[in-house]
Amino acid sequence: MQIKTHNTTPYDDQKPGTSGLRKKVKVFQSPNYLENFVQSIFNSLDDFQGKILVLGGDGRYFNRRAIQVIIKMAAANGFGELIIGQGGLLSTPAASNIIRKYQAFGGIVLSASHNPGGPDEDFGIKYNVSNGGPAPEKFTDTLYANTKTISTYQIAEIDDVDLDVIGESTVGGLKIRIIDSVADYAELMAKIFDFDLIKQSIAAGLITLRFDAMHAITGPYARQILENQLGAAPGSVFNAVPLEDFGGGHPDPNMAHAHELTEIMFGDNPPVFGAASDGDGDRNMIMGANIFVTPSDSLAIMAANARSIPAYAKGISGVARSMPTSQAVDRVADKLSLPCYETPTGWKFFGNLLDADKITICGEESFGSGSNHVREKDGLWAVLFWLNLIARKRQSVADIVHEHWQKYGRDIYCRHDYEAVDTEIANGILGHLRSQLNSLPGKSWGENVVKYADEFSYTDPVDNSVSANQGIRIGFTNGSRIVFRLSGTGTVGATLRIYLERYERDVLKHDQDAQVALAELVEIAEQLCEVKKRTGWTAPTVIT
Ligand code: VG1
Ligand code: CO
Repeated sequence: MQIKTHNTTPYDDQKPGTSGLRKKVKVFQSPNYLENFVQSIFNSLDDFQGKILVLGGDGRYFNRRAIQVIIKMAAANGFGELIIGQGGLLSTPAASNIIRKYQAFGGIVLSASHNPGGPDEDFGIKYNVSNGGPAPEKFTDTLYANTKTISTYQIAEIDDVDLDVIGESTVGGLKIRIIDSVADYAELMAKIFDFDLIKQSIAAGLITLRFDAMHAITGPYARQILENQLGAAPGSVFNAVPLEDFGGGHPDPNMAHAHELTEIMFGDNPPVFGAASDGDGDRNMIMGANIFVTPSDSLAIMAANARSIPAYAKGISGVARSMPTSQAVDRVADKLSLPCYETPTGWKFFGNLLDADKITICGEESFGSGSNHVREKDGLWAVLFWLNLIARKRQSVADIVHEHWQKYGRDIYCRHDYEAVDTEIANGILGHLRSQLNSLPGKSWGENVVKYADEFSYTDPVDNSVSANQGIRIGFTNGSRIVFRLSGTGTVGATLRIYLERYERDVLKHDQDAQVALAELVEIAEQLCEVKKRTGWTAPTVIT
């Protein structure tokens, strides 16, 4: 095997965001752009010679090309074995499982998640460590530093590998295994949930379902598990073939983008259960007949009912949520006397808590939830959790949700996104917010009295690392909250996210429309941040 060392010059924009490096495909196609980043990953690792690297992606445009480059660079850099999903496909949770199951050194996941795909859209790359989770900030900081000084990269002069045929081969000293993308994951799910019970409920007609794979990675996984193994009617899974451009859509499972599913669930004769997942399979949207379950509520309901699921029957050790996620799960933790952690946005912050068994279940408001079974959020896991729960309780989704609210109260929640705002304006908005923080406590708007106003900083309870500037929180004495932060996954301009929540104990008021119930907070948020005034826009680009 001939190894070549190429000279290169650094790019200054390869700083990983909330979940890896995400850029336009065209940027990744710039000379050596991908090579620089991959070599910088390898340069940030120690003692990987001869070890296993897992490789796979969400199948978007440029996935195959990138995988061939990474194979050749991994060979040149001295990895001993590559485990690659057939066709270069692995959902993010499946990749996490493969890393853990085969005790790999780490993995490279190619995905820009819910961002659109295609020659003019987005691509992404992320490194996961040996616990199967996204590399912690300490690693991504080193990686970024390395991208700024890189001068050479190494690549093996070998032929492209056939990604489509399952089997093993060796090139030079490197073993390459192409594996079934779905089998190991399906096996893991069958160990966690009561497949027999779900299957019986489906066969008896107690559960009917539709799953929108949004032309993305979960199609093959959902078909295998929901249709082939659990017996859902053929066609229950739709948009099931992964396409390089996701059919031109945003593979983002929310009511704005998964409108086909939303129409079915709010249409005539809806099925009992509806769900969708995102580009790389780590997000989920849960729906029932005529009801949408907010991800924050879904997390709380899963935590409250964990003992109904075989894998968690003995109880859970604790829960965690990202800071902007609603406080619904805190109420459950309180009642069950469980530890509850508040982390910055992004799955990498749950890794230490899961490894130390401080938590079993965790989630984010952004349609992500998961448990200690892998170290990524997991869309189909959440879907199966709900199916198992419905089968156990023999209740509709709406009944499960309403019963939960009766017991715990409802945290009415919603997020307003202003996407692709001019970066200077966005930074101005954050600066303006910061300048008010000290003077806000005590200030009131009607019944909303500011209790605290701060910028969230997190100290990891396991390794004591500190992550500062993780978003601005305004908390009110009545429990309401407004959170502001800038997205770390976008590729154009800046995206301002405004998270709004209000607690409602009164059962008679639980069926309010969130937009109506939160109107007052929306108005306060605008007074505080002036996003409409400063951009001239009249409304958010997406409301979820
Ligand atoms: C968003 C979400 C965050 C999530 C991240 C990655 O990040 O808000 O909760 O962990 O995406 O999810 P940001 O920085 O844009 O707000 V995925 O499914 O895109 O890997
Ligand atoms: Co995703």
